[in-house]
Amino acid sequence: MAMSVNGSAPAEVDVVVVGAGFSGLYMLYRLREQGLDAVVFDEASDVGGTWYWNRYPGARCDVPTVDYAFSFDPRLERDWTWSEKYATQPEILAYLQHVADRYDLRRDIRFGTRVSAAAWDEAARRWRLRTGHGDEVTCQYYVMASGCLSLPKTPDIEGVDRYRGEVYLTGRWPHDRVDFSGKRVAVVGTGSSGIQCIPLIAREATRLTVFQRTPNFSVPAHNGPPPADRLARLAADRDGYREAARWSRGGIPMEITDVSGVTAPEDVRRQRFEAAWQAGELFAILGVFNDQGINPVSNELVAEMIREKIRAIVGDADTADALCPKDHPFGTKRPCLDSGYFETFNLPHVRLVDLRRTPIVAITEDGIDTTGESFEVDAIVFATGFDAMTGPLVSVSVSGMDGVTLKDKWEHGPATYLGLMTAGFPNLFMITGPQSPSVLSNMVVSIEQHIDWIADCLRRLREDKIDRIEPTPLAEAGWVRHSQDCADITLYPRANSWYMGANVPGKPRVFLPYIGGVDAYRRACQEVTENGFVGFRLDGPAGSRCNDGVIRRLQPDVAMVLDLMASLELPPMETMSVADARAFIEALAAERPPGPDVGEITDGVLPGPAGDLGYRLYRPPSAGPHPLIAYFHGGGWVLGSQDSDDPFCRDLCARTGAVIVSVNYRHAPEHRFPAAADDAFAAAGWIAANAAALGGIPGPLTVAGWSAGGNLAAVVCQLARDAGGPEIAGQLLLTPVTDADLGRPSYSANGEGFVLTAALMRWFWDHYAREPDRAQPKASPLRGTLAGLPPAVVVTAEFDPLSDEGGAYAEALASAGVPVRHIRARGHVHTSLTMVDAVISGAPVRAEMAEALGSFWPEPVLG
Ligand code: NA7
Repeated sequence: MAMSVNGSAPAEVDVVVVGAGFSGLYMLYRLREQGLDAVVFDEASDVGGTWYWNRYPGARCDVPTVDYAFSFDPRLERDWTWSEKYATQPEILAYLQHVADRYDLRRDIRFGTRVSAAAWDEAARRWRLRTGHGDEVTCQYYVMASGCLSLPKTPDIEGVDRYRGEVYLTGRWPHDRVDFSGKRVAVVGTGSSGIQCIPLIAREATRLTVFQRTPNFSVPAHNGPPPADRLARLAADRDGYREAARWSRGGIPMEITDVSGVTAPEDVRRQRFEAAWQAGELFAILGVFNDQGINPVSNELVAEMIREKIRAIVGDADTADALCPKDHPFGTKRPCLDSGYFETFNLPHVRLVDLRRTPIVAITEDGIDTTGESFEVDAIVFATGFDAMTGPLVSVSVSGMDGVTLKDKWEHGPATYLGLMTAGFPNLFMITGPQSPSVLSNMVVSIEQHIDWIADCLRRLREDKIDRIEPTPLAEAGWVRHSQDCADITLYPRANSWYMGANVPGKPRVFLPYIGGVDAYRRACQEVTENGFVGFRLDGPAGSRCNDGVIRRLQPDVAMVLDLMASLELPPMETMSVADARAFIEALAAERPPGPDVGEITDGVLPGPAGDLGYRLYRPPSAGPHPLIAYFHGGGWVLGSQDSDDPFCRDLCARTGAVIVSVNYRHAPEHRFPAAADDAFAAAGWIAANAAALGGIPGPLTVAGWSAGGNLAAVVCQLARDAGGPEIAGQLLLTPVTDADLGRPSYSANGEGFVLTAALMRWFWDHYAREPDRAQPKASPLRGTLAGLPPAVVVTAEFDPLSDEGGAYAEALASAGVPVRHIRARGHVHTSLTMVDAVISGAPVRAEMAEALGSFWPEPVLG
C-alpha cells in the first residue's frame, strides 16, 4: 500500500476536492466515473480525514459500524467484514485505505498539501486555488470535503505554552504509540473524545486526574461483535436495508416510537428506557419517547433515568453527583457511548476535578492550577473539541463574487442552500455543510447522499451545457429560515453545545445542522432537482435560467401534521353529513393535548335571544379581577362548541391573564344566518353587564374569535358600535372569515391541501347563509362601515384560503383609522395556531398575539 503520492499539482482540472476522508474518497470515485478530471488535496500524509487525525486511545465511531460504511458498491460490502459493533479508529482507517486502494484513488490525491486560498474568477468562470506548496491550480468546480470535526479548538487556557511536560491533543494524536505507564496524567475535557480515552489512559497511568467543566450524558456502548440482528437483515436484503437507511430519520434503519414520555405509564417508561440502555445505541437512547426532543418534561424523564444509572455505578456520592449532567436537556449536546467510563472513577488512582466548583486558573510549568489546588502532572491530554462544521470551511480564505470571503459572509452565522452551496460562491460545493443533517445523522449515509446529489447535478449541468451554478439569495434565505424553524421547535437550541457554536469563544450562536431528518432532507434535495433546480441560477454559453423559489415554506411541525392527515386518507368533510362531520371533529378533539392548566374552569349558561346558550369560563390562578374576553369558537358556523376550542382558550387565558368566556352560539344549518351573529352580540352584552360577577374588570369588554368565530367577533364590534354598547376594548380576530367572496387569490393558492379547503369553506357558507344574505355586513363584515371600531389584532396564516380576506380586513380597518396590529403567521395553516402543544411553532405566534392584546387593557396583566 502506497502511503503517499505527492506529485506536483496539475495546473488545470475540472474539479478540485479538499479532503481525503469518507467524503473526498467517494467524491473522487464519482467524478472519475463521469470522466471528469479531478484532484484531491489533503494536508495529511494518507487518506482517512477525521480517522487519520483522531488516533487517541479508545477512538471509535458511535454509530454501529455496519451502518457506518459505504453502500455504493455491493462488492465492497461483501468483501469487507467489520470485527466489532463499534469499530476502532485503526480498523476504520484500514477500511478507508482499502477503499482508496481498491478503486485506485491515490493517484489523484496529493497528500501533505493544504489549499491555502481559493478565489472565484467570474470572467473565467473558474476557481483559482493556491496550495501550501505555492502551486496554482484552477478548476471549474471546487468541492470542500473538509469534514465537520476536523479543526481542533486550540486550548483556550492561560499558560498552555509554559507547560514543560508532554502535551497531547486528541484531534492531533501522534502516530507512534504513546505510553502513559508510570505517569501522572491530566485529561481536560469530557466530550466523546475524553470519555473514550479516559478508561484506557487510566489503565496505564499511575495517577489520572480528569478536569471536567460540563458533565456529559453517556450510555454504555456494550461493544462486541457486530449485532446479529443487523447482519441478518443486511444479509437477507442488502439493498432494502440500505434504502431504508437512506429514507430514515437519522441514517440508520430503525422504528420510530409513538410512545410519549408525558403520557406513558411508569412501567412502560422504565421498560423502554432499560431496553435502550441495553441496546447501547445513540439513536435508541435518543428515541425512548417520541417527544423527548421537544418536550422538557419527557426529556427530563430520560435524563433522570440516566442520572440514576450514573449514581448506581459511581461509588463516591460527590463524584457521582458531579458527573451527573444537569445544565442541558438530554441529547441537546451530543451524548456519548462509552466503555467503562463512569466505572473508571471507582479506581483509587483516578480523580475527578469539577471545574464548575474550582475552575482552572492557569497551566503552569509543571501542571494545572485550579482555584482549589495545584496538580503536578507528567502529561496533559486536551480533549477540548473542535471548531465544528463551519471552522474547516472558513479557516481557509475562500473568496467568491466581488472578493467577499466566506468568513465575512458568515460573520453572523452560516447561510447555505441545502447545506450544499452558498450564494455568492458559484460552483463551490460543500459536503455535509451547515444546514444539512450531517453530524445529527449517520455521516456516511449523509456523505453519500450529498455526493450523489452533486455528481448528478454536475452530469445534468454538462448535458445542458451549463458551466455556472449558484443558489439565489431568496432560496438560501428560505432554507436558512426553514433550518432554523426546525431547530426552534426542539430543545436543542437550549444547550451551549458545539451544535450551536457555543464552544468557540466569539462564534455566532446559530444551530448549525439540519434537524428535520435525513428523510425529509433527502426529499427536499430531490424536489429541488426534479422541479427544475428550484432556487438555483444556471448559466452557460447558451444563456441563463433561474427557477427561483423557496423549497420549504411550511413550518416543519405543520408539514408533519399535514403529512399525517394525508396518510389517513380521510374523506373530505364537505362530503359528510353534518352529523358525521360534527362527530368527526369531536373524535379529533378527544386525541389532542389538553393545553395548559389554568386557575379554574367552569361551565354555565347565559340568556340568548332565543333561549339559553352554554358557555365555559376560564379563570387565571391569580386573584382577580381580570380583563374579560368574550370568545367565539371556530367551525364554520356549523361545527364546534364551547368544548372544541378548549386548549386554545386555556392557552389564551394562561398567556393573557384574562378571564375567557367561550360562548356556544346556535349553529347552522338548523339555525341559519343571522342566528349565530345575534347570539354572539347578545352574549357579549350579557358578559359585559355581568363582568364583576364573572371575575372580570367592569368596563370595556374584549371580543375574540377564530375563523367563523372571528367573523362573529368582528360583527359584534360593528353591532355594538351601531347600538351604542356594549363598549368594546378591542377585537382579536384569528384567521377570521370577513367576506363571502370566495374568489380571492388565497382561495386558489391555498384552496387545497391545507386542512381548511376552498370546497369546505363553500360548504360552510352554504349551510350558514343564503346567497342574498351574504353581502350584509352582519355576514361579511368587510363590507360594513369600519370607522369608529375598537382596536384590532388580526392574525392571518400564510397557507390559509382566508389569508387574503383577513389581510383585507386589517388593511380596511387601518384605512378607516382603527388601530390595527396585523400578525402574519409564517408557514402556518388555518388550523395550526389553535393546535396547542401539538404544533409547537404556533406558540410564538400566540405569544405575540397575547402581548398585542395587552395593549387593549390599561395595565399590563400578562400572567
Ligand atoms: P466536545 O464534545 O466538544 O468536548 C470537548 C470537551 O472539552 C467538553 O467537555 C468541554 O467542556 C471541554 N473543554 C473545552 N474547552 C475547555 C476549557 N478551556 N477548559 C475546560 N474544559 C474545556 O469534543 P469531543 O472531541 O469530545 O467530541 C466531538 C465530537 O466528536 C463528538 O460529539 C462526536 O460526535 C465525535 P464544555 O462542555 O465546553 O464545558
